Amino acid sequence: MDTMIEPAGNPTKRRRLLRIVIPTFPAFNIYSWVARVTTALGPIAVATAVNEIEGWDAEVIDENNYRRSGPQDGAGLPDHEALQRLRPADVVGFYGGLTSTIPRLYELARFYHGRSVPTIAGGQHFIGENIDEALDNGVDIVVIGEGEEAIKDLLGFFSGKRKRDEIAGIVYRDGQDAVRTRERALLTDFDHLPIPDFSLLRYTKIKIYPVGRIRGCGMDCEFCTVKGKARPARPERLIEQITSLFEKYRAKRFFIVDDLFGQDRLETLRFLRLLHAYQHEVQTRFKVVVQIRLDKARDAELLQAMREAGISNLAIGFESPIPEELKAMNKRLKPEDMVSLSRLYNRAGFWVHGMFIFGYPLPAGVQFRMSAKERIQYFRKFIKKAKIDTVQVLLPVPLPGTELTRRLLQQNRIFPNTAIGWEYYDGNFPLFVPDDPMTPEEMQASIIQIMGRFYRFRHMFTVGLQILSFPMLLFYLHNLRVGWEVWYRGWDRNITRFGGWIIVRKWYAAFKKSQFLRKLAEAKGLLGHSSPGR
Ligand code: B12
Repeated sequence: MDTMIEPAGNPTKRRRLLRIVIPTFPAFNIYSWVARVTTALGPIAVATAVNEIEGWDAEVIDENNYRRSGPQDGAGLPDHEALQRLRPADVVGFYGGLTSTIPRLYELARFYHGRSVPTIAGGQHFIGENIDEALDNGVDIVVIGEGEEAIKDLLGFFSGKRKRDEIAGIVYRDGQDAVRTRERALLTDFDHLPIPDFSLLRYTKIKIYPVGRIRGCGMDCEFCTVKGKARPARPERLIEQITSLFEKYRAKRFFIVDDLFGQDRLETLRFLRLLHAYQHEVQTRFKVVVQIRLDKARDAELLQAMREAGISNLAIGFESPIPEELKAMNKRLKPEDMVSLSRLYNRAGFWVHGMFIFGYPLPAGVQFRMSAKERIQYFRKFIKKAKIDTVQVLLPVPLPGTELTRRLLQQNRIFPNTAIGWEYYDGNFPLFVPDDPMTPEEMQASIIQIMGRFYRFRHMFTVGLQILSFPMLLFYLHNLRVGWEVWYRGWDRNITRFGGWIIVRKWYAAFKKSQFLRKLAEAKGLLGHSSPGR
């Protein structure tokens, strides 16, 4: 047995501490702003479960949302040496839900492991050979799947009360061998889980609280890691999360992280009515963001209930305006239907954030060729027609464990990790040889062009014009609320697009200084591909 994770005695009988760290994003990207005002729900849920274990406390450090009040190192990141001095952790856990943050996770795991603090990691990244990689990089125990129950068993092991090999759903090293224990069943009864406790976060300021009700997603998209039948909690559990946050922190902005809002339709409607009634009762108005599918736009009853409950912003995976690509992704929609559905949301007064993937690789044998230039035109026209308020156009990411990754690996198209590491798996970098006739460089330039055009500096001037148009509200004297909503939406869109311009520019400046293009050249050489794939 590895001596590092031998359960230690506790002679002083002091309470022990589990620290869970959410590792920082490797570089500034379009998500950096939002990550600074929110946090990851999974680690909070796991830390909250620790509240129920006798003798243990828990805290969460979110490196993406870490304020000046906390000790910092030279790079402005949390100073873990100082954190250990101030409040020594007995076990450190890591959130490995985003592959791009894995190099930082390993850096920290090695740091704590080197100081004889046992380390655990969980999250979507850990699948297949990535588990061995984690065990080679300072992680003592990898938790597969959901962590709320596993953490209780593991802390039982660290207290000397449980045997490690009897704990389901973990992998650890015994000598040279990796031991994988029996599989842990997926959670289905969410009533016995405590409400996530955000007070466990340290040195953090949250403006948008993540909450959730349904785990899993039955859509089976080829590129996505969230799979399996939807497993819902009762609507009351989500209401409890939202209302307790409002009552404790006056929280009014929420992100429902469920992959597909509106699954479990009748219970979703019940949730919306409960949420509406609560806001009416306490005389407040929430602003809620959800991820939803386009085809739900046909459900007029759902849309009305959503509006009444304060659901104002929708994140929608349009993915692509190109039919062949939609088919390859297992999306069951046609571009022309997508435009009309998107307009339905727009007409119902929702703010639509469109999420797109540029240059999705098609399966071998499909006869389709389109240049980057033509694709850009397709995207631009579609975004305009569909009346989308804000967009993100990213490159396909061959995420660990997905069908897409298996397919590209079989074709030997994914750039070797030795040249292009996990830190680039955030959707902003080309990670594989694209379909003929595109080059990786063109793919990347294309997303910058589409977003650069969408988010333009001129929106700042439009903001000025918008202020001048404020008296237009006079035309709406008969219904000031509608007038205000129309005016405000235009104002908000211009401000956001101007903000988007700053973000895209900042990202591009950072990119130009980075070593990526050199690494890309090296990766192409290693793969032995000089020309495009398929
Ligand atoms: C919210 C969210 C975000 C937020 C993140 C906010 C933040 N600060 O972290 C934002 C919008 C910024 C974001 C961005 C991106 N995201 Co995102 N996002 C999600 C989403 C929708 C919800 C996450 C969540 O809360 N889940 C619910 C909780 C309860 O589950 P969980 O996180 O898995 O946690 C459980 C277990 O994993 C485990 N666990 C987790 N941590 C730990 C730690 C320990 C110690 C233990 C024991 C257990 C454990 O226990 C938890 C409770 O059961 C997921 C999809 C999903 N449904 O999970 C995608 C997802 C996490 N995102 C994903 C991706 C790919 C991205 C992007 C690259 C964009 C893109 N191309 O799709 C960017 C990346 C940004 C970057 N810099 O790299 C992938 C990640 C896969 C991967 N291997 O990287 C997911 C899984 C979706 C997918 N397409 O497959 N995302």
